[in-house]
Amino acid sequence: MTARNEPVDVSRLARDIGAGDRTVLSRAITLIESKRADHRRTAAALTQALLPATGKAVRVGITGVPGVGKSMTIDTLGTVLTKQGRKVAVLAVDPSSRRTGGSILADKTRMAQLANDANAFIRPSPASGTLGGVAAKTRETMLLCEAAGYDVVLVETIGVGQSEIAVADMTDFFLVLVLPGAGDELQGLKKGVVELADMIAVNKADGDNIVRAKAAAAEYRAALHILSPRSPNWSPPVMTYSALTGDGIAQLWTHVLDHREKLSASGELASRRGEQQVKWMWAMLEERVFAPLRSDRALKAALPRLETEVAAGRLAPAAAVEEIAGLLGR
Ligand SMILES: Nc1nc2c(ncn2[C@@H]2O[C@H](COP(=O)(O)OP(=O)(O)O)[C@@H](O)[C@H]2O)c(=O)[nH]1
Ligand SMILES: [Mg+2]
Repeated sequence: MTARNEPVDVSRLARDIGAGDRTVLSRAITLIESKRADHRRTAAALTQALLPATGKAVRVGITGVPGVGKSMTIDTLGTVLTKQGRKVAVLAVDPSSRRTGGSILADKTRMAQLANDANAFIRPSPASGTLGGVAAKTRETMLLCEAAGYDVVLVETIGVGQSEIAVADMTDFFLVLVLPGAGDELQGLKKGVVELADMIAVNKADGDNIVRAKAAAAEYRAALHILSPRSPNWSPPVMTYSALTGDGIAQLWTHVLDHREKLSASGELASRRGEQQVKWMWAMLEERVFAPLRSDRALKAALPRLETEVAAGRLAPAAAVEEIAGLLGR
């Protein structure tokens, strides 16, 4: 991977990643994120070579509105875990185009402890693109981190949008963080996201907020009762904690481990992961098949007109598809 066109020795790369070399890990992730066809083939060979070394981590997805405290929670929780001897990888999914070098830096400063922790590895979201593309790269990165010996992977959703579902689809435990002061917040949470939650945790339960946090927890508990649970083996708990003081962080992790134990015992964890793998395959295939469509010049030029015509009812959707297929020569 040194010279631009030098072929990559995949088995050597796999071995160096397995040995826990962080520089090699970073470079391998860059390879995974590359759009070059030869890099993509190497990346596929690499993930295949590493497959037996993957899958052992506790994978936790963390979501919630901007400002709820996702990054601080990761910093506090991650530090507790590295102190226990765990190796923690922190990844993010951010399909928005607003993201700049500045916000990546901001993320690292929000995780001040972990950023300087030898047993933690923080990798910002891959550069913006389609959600499918960004999520695919993050999943591959997760596998690389697992092969490098990280036994906890925390994935933060950054953008507001559909990234929650993508993150729930790549993790074992989906943690939804909310703010004290229910009512309004309850309205703001998308029902689909609550349905995916393996736990709802009310953050910032510190100082004057403790009472309001407890009230919020009670409301969420009531709300969860009327939803059908995601798993027959788990009822999502609702708890309060503070990422700032660390109160409740240990309890939070106990729930994650408890969930893991119950779902492992019932076989649900294995089947959930199996289903996820097949979903990844299809998502990557879709990405691959659609990429040339998106970059086709003739098609790009014709699409606005076709969409307008279809929307106005002047062109039948089927006729538009025929024209598009003709443009693409298939
Ligand atoms: N009081 C209090 N403030 C917190 C807590 N967790 C995060 N914050 C603050 O909330 C703001 C947003 O936190 P951040 O982790 O960046 O949120 P994110 O956007 O969800 O990643 C920051 O100013 C934090 O200092 C907490 O437990 N208690
Ligand atoms: Mg953040």
